[in-house]
Amino acid sequence: MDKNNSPKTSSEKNRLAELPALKGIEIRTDPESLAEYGKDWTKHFTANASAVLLPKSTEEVKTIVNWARRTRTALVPSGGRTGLSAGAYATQQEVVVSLQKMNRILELDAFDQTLRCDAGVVTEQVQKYAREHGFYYPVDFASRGSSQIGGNVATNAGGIKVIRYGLTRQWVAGLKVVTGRGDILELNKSLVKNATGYDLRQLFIGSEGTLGVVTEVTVALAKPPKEFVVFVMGLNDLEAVMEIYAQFKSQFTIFAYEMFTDVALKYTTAHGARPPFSTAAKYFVLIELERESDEYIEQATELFGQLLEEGLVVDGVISQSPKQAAELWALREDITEATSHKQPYKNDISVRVSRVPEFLNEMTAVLAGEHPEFEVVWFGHIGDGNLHVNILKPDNLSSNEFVERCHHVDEKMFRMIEKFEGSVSAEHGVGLVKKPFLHYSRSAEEIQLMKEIKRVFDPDHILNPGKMFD
Ligand code: 2HG
Ligand code: ZN
Repeated sequence: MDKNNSPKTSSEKNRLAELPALKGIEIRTDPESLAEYGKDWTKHFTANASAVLLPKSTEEVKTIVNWARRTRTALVPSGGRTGLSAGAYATQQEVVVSLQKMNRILELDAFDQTLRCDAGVVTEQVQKYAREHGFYYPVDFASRGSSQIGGNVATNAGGIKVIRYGLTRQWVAGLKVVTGRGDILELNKSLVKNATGYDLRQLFIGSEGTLGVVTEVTVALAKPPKEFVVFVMGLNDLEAVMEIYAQFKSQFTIFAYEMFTDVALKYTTAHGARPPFSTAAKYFVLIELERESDEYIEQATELFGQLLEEGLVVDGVISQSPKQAAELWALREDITEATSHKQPYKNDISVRVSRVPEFLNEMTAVLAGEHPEFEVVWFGHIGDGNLHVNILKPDNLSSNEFVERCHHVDEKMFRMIEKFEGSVSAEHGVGLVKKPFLHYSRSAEEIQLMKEIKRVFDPDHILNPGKMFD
């Protein structure tokens, strides 16, 4: 992008003043709104938005985009702002376009098994609505209560049930978007089969607001699963983590296979979660199965007993009710919140599932050798090779010093990722956080093509400029 061509973002006040007066679009410029809407859940960045717009319809979004093109104003599309890669941060005086007021569930089609809603509907609302109507929306993660469906699409959200149901990408049946050219596109229109050329819908999924603003989403719905049963087991080595996974998945349909360490447990229990058992262990795995029948769960319990006898598992617990299952899930899902006060520096990487132990062992050795001052919390969706690495900030380091040292870790880690042919972002996205490291996972040719694709959809470079790549 030619620097002289960049949207000017600083002296927009008069142009902003013109916009709502013309179209009645809500605009906020008070310091609280700028601070709140200018950021997401990522730490160590500073919000610097110039205004927040809250459209109520796709037409209003189109008006905003056309205005931004005319006035060369940078826009940051914004959902529930639960992202962890600073993809929804406005750090350069951009104008935030919040989809929050577009929050209606529009239609549930029981025959086609689809639900159509505005992009600003909260994930949990979609899940609840589907349940109330005898269906199931299976994309799920800890921030379900705040994240919005449009943001899930923009980041191709993954979460805890990917091994069973896949990513958001698999569940988007149709999309309405406003491109950076101001065009309204209706993509795929809920068709199951559609062999008519490039699937632009898929291009928008995971595009992090750089190609268009998603305004309406139609998701496919699944049949609701029966009650979930959760196993939490303690183990002392990583090889056991993989062995247990192999054994369970050869006999059962696993809905989730999650891992966390003793350090993570220390924080979640301090935060109020009940320890699963009193035996100490270095690693914990959480397996979720569906109660297909009582015999099915008995078989799984037998396998668990066998693993205990063999010494692969040091201790474990099986939920006896949905309430207990939820309590066990809290041990894993509360990690982010329980460590938040330590201002963690986060990484979210993936390698092929079979290579997780090798990667984790190598990286742990690097961290212990070079940064013994860091307390590191490892956890994640181990069943899909996705590890979350949270380095907690030592109290005696300033935010800047801490981030600088973490960048040193990043270089090491991403070189290792490159060697393992993994990804520098498994599910949190690129945003600002992974932008400098994108080349470790994507070739120069791929990045160039992505830039050219952006130019087609956003010729004036107004949509989330500076995110993903420059
Ligand atoms: C999770 O799996 C989220 O809980 C957040 O992706 C991960 O806080 C993190 O690093
Ligand atoms: Zn995650």
